[in-house]
Amino acid sequence: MSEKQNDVKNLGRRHFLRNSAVTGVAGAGLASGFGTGALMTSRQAQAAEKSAIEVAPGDLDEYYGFWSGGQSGEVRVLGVPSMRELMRIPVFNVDSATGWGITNESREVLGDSAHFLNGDSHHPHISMKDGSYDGKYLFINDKANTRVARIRLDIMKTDKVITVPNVQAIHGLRLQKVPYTKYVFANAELPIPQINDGRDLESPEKYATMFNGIDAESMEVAWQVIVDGNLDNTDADYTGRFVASTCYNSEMGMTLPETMRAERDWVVVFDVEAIEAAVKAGDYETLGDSDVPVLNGRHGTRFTRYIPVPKNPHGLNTSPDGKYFMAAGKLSPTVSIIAIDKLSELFDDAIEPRDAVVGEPELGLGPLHTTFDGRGNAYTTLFIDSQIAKWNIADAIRAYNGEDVNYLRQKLDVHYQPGHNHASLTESKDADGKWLVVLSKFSKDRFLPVGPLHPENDQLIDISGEQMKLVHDGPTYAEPHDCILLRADQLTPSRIWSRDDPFFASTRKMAEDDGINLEADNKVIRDGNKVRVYMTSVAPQFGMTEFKVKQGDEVTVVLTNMDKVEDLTHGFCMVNHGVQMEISPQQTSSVTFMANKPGVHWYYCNWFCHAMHMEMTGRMLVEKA
Ligand code: RUQ
Ligand code: CUA
Ligand code: CA
Repeated sequence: MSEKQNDVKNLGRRHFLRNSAVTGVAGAGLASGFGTGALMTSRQAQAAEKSAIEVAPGDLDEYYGFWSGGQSGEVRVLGVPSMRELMRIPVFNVDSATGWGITNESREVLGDSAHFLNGDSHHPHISMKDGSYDGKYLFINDKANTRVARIRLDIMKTDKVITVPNVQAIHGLRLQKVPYTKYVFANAELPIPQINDGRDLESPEKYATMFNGIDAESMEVAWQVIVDGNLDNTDADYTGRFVASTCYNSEMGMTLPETMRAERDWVVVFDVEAIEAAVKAGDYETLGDSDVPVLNGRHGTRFTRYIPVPKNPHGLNTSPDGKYFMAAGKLSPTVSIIAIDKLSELFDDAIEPRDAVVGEPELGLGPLHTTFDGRGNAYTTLFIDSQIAKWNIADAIRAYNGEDVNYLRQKLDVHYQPGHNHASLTESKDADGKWLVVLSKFSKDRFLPVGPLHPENDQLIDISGEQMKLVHDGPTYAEPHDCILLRADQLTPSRIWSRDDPFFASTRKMAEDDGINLEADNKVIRDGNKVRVYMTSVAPQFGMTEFKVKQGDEVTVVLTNMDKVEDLTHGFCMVNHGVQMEISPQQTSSVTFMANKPGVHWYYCNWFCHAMHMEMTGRMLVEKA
């Protein structure tokens, strides 16, 4: 490590708070010292780096970042390079603020799994067209309850959640890049008996897991492919034909030592065209009560090839030039470079599986994930070494062919134990090599202590120059696994809701059936002991300040926010009923609860909307049964 990096590291650890007060002044004058060989003090280096990422109050970021929330089950939206958190999008979690998991609209999205209160989201990925992000959807997995969700990026709300049948624990997830995101590719990680109905409990040799293709538009599972071993991470190529997944458990071990027995496991390559052709020809089976086409993709079939790579591989990343799949070795210090243009020969059995490996650079201990700058360099996280290794792909291939070249460009200390890293636009052909986010799993001493549970540390690294520069420490709540960055101009989110948005189409249909005009009516509809209360809201008043029901009624409150003013969100909270939701401008939201306590129950607006926001209240009068 250079003296400068060392200085910056120590400074970051011990003196950051003390020095931040002077950096604003010092930064401007000293930035010119960079690259000229001028001797800088650590304080000056810190100042210059800080000013490079500063996004002044009121200024907007150049990039959107979408972070998985890990065990929190959500997705977070950050501005990059400021690393300011802009929004949280609840997905697999229940969210008190927005009412996600509480409102009827969100429960309809959650469907069969609405009763689950937890999720474990890992891999957020943005839909693509011709190898570029199209800004339409973001997809993310839930390992905890075997689900895949889709977020509409115009409204930044989850609009589909499905549970994948026949498998357990969706982990790796990536999207078809070319010609467009027709499929979401999802790896189920943990093998189970097929069928999992109590048979074969103690016969692990009969367990299997599957690679899943989900139709990105209908969000139905299009097909499943049974594999040997298990499946970890995955990525797709730029032709639309091949997808590759890492398998760390070729041993089919049921315990940790068993999964580490073999020196090599596999990268499993899937031929999507062959899979589609078989499904189209009806050449498949179904399992149990699922009607999803299931194909056999074990060794020796036309759907897969198994490429041996060392050892318990983890990350699988496609280079943005479309040439290589990179599999990070985890228990081996290497990354295996697989040439995508050799894969059709491999499927024709014209070459051996290992012939597709064209490089295997040694980088350091615990390589987990690789990202790219679009200039021929790769950046691999080294979990055990707590470093990022920057290396040159072409030189690594030369070295593998016996040339005496050094492919390593730089190693940078990160803090600490990095999992994923992600460079701006890296999963598309537009990789621009500006910023790299490294998601460090441990923060240890980097922040003020906050009890035994520590934040993660998402660090921002400037990769625009020859040398990587660490420019920001970002504490985050449990536990981002991965993130994705795209340019701000690649997204155009709505500012207010459109009144005919499909997100609340079912509620609108219910209102129509009740003869209600959502935009104007304030009315109570009784239907047996089901009561529907339709209300508008305009700051600072609900359209109805009291309504009467009977003890034992099931009450549905439907609120339409008639304000057209951007950012003027109302809320609805029925006191002592566990009910609360957001209603943003021009949105309709509804919630259903039991009125089982006679008496007066106040409701109030719980989003600050007006000087008279506190007064935005009403009463539910519940008559004794
Ligand atoms: S995995 S730390 Cu869930 Cu993305 Cu690699
Ligand atoms: Cu409406 Cu606060
Ligand atoms: Ca293994």
